[in-house]
Amino acid sequence: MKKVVAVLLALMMVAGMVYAEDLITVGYAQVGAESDWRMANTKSFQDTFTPENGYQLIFDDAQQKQENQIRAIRNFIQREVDYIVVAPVVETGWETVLQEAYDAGIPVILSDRMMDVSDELYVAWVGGNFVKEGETAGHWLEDYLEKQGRADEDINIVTLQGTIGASAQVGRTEGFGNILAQHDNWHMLAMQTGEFTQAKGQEVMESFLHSYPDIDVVVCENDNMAFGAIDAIKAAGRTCGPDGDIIIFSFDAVRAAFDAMIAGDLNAAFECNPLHGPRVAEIIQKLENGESVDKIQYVDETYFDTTMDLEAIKATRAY
Ligand code: GZL
Repeated sequence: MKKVVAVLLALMMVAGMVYAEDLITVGYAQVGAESDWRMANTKSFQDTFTPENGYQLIFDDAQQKQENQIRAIRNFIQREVDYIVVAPVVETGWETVLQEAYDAGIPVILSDRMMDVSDELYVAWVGGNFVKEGETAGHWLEDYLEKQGRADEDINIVTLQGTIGASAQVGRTEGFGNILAQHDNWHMLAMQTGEFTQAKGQEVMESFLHSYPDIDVVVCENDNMAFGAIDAIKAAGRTCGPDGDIIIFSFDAVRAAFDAMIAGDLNAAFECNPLHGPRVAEIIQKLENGESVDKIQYVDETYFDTTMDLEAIKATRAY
């Protein structure tokens, strides 16, 4: 009996070794775990890159530090992974380490945010169109103010920016700025980073409320900073949302943003789809088959506000 068990164990080990060698290894350098959006983005990769789907995922959480991501990429190179996926915390400072991956013959795919590097150093990029998100929010505010009869009123605005230098921050600030520039009666009183986190968002909003007693609109470059801003506004004895005296909207449109809109605290949320896992897997499969892939691949995005049936929409959403 003991011999049978030993043989069975040996066969399982060999199978395991063969099985492991058949898997496509993917090194994934994730930004961190700073927001609900980021958690949904990570889950999308973890649900996609499984052994059952033919992958071994090596995941690294950089805690929003570029030096940790660079260290992770170098570790992936040493481990000779088949593909490297990076969600770069900021756009600059990647040329050297991506050249090392290129020299090692390991394809790099960018997810979520962009890098400012030579084109040949990455195979493809999948993410949101951040400038378009910002412009869509600007057009939504135009329409909202028009409907309120405030199109010609002086409108005082503050912005909670994301991590400075991150593509989402750069694009959303630029996009909303493109619409702001078309309205002489819109005044941007201040913009400051809340690092995409709820705690920092609340802290910065507290300082904005202290400095500017007449804020009409708060632009939050992600949902989590909006949640912090809402807490700060309420703590200051002010009100926000469709029935409040401060208009507040955010980017991402995660589940908790729907809850905030349904509760009447948030006016609108501009979607930034985090489900990049399947899109990146599609790119890898094409590369495995020797097919070409598009360099830039935007995910589909829309927006939601309190004029919509948010409970019904929320029930259909994956994140
Ligand atoms: C957007 C992504 C941003 C989200 C934030 O693609 O880079 O980072 O908007 C996240 O919630 O922290």
